[in-house]
Amino acid sequence: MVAEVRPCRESPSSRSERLTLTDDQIGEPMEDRPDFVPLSTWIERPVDEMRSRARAFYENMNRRRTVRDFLTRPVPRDVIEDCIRTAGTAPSGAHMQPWHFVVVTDPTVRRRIRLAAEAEEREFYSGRAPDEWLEALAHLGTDAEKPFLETASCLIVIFARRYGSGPKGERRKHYYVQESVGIATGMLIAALHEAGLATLTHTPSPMGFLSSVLDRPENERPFLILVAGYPAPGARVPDLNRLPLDGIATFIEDEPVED
Ligand code: IYR
Repeated sequence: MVAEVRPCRESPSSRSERLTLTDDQIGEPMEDRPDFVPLSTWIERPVDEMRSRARAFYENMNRRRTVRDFLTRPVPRDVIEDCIRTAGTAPSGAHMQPWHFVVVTDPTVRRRIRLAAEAEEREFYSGRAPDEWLEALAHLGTDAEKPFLETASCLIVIFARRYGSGPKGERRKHYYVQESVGIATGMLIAALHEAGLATLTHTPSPMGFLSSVLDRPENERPFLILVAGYPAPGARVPDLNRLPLDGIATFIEDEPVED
């Protein structure tokens, strides 16, 4: 039997003790110290099974491409929910879980995000970005037009929580916020791909407007917009190569592992 890992307590215990920020502004209070329990979720797998699973997972992930042309077709909300649950299983500094995911399907809000993002991107492409950066991007064919923010039916805007609240509502610093949120975002991308949705990581520069458009609290900073949806028929992607293993990894080995 695989035990389920308990989700965090949903409701705060000491609402009235909050010092400065409300729960909504700051997020859920952290649990008090958890007990230690036996590791019951681990599944021991024969090496052959490990090999075939690792290979199958790689082959599927290697089919992932960043897509820029989407259908307007709505995506099932429960699929997005489960993918976000997966993201929420990511490891995080001191288990602070310093992330928040805002799912936007409302077309009016998507339009506001598009208009604000394009305003920033026009500045970026017409002067703010150094030439070296624009040259590095040129082969991707990107420009200030971001129609996908409106055409794709689902935007997941990821926020990084720089601090949260302790059991008494006191401000609690978060650690390794960027690393933690980056890991959670990678897991979200993998989950969406595994589920059969295409994604695009979009980072308008700067993206402070997302905090006001989405009415997010002061302790959060926008991290990235993840566009999720179905690719438009005929969608094209740049013909990129991925670095081979020996271009991305170095092994400093003991003895080869025997089966
Ligand atoms: N934010 C801009 C520019 C951009 C930057 C990088 I680094 C990319 O990999 C792609 C785009 C834009 O979204 O167009």
